[in-house]
Amino acid sequence: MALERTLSIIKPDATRRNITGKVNAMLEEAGLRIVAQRRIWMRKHEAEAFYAVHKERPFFNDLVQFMTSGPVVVQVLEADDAVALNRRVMGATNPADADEGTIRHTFAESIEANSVHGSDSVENAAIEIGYFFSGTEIVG
Ligand code: IDP
Ligand code: MG
Repeated sequence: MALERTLSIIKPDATRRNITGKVNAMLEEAGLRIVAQRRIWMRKHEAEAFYAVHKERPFFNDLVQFMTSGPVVVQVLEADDAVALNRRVMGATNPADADEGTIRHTFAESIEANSVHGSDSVENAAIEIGYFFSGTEIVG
């Protein structure tokens, strides 16, 4: 196991319900360390670029609209095996399929408004972290 970093986003459905602290508590209890964090309101072109891999998917426009519908909290999480660990803590994309005790099972409203984003590979984590943070903003 290697010390890794992954990008996490607390999505607008969670900021709207004022549960960013509850989400952070679940991340921290799982052993993920928040080594950078910033609250932002993404512009349309920023969300489109972030989700560019999904641009051919039928839900792309709705997803961009949702992700720009309110503030989000972008964060860098650090732990051994952080990418896979965060995916386990998040739970399945569709909260109906998410295991009990996961963030999405606990908090998600729908398959779209599912409270958190997490990088899906170490390679994508590096790209996604670089999209939002410079090296000096990450304090391990
Ligand atoms: P992930 O967030 O679990 O990695 P992805 O397949 O990468 O899931 O999808 C990115 C985001 O797009 C999801 O978190 C969710 O917000 C949204 N999404 C995924 N599938 C659907 C869908 O079938 N309908 C509506 N939104 C979806
Ligand atoms: Mg994904």
